[in-house]
Amino acid sequence: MSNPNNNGPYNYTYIFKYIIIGDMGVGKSCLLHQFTEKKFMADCPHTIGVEFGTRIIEVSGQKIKLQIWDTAGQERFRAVTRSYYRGAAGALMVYDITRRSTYNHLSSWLTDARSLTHPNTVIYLIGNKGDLEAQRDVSYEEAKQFADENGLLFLETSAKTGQNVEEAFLETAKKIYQNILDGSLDLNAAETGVQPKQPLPKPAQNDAKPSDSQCSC
Ligand SMILES: Nc1nc2c(ncn2[C@@H]2O[C@H](COP(=O)(O)OP(=O)(O)O)[C@@H](O)[C@H]2O)c(=O)[nH]1
Ligand SMILES: [Mg+2]
Repeated sequence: MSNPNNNGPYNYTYIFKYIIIGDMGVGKSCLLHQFTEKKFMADCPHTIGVEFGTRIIEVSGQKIKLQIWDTAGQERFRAVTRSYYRGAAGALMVYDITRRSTYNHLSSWLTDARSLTHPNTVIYLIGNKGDLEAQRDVSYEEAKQFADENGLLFLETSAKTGQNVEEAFLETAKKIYQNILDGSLDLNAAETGVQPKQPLPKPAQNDAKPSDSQCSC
């Protein structure tokens, strides 16, 4: 009762680490911003290094802190480092429904994600910019088939209108939580991306900085 950790923002059971991957310009930073701030950042400047945002959510009555890492810049060179992928419980793999090239690169993003994360990492495919229907270059059905063939969850979102943004982040957490409950995610294994409640770890890299209160683009 007197433990301050039982109250307010500290009252959560787990921390889940997420990463957001995908080509530059698909809307990764805007998705993160929409999820953490519930706002669309139309003119978000590009950022340097890796940043993260956090939000506490509830899954089956359990409060879970999501710690969401956003690449900035490196994706242009396909050189997102191993340390970025390490310990990710969830990976949001984003393409832009109006730019087919960003969809064509998915298999290589998926190869990286599969080879550099824990086997139980939940990978969620996100077709972003769903509000730009007139400029659509990749059909829902085609992407859904790719997702099904590769065992991925899939949604189309809009970081601009907020459509399906909550759902994508929350469904990823539900799936991770399900994996904990059914024992397929062993919390004693290394680098699962799930931690029991403890203070937020410091960023592992020199160029990483927290961005809770700032634009994280
Ligand atoms: N219309 C529309 N534009 C978006 C959406 N998400 C991002 N954008 C725009 O796409 C550009 C790239 O977004 P950004 O989040 O920086 O992409 P990132 O490089 O993947 O982080 C910016 O100009 C955003 O305003 C969306 O859902 N709809
Ligand atoms: Mg960005």
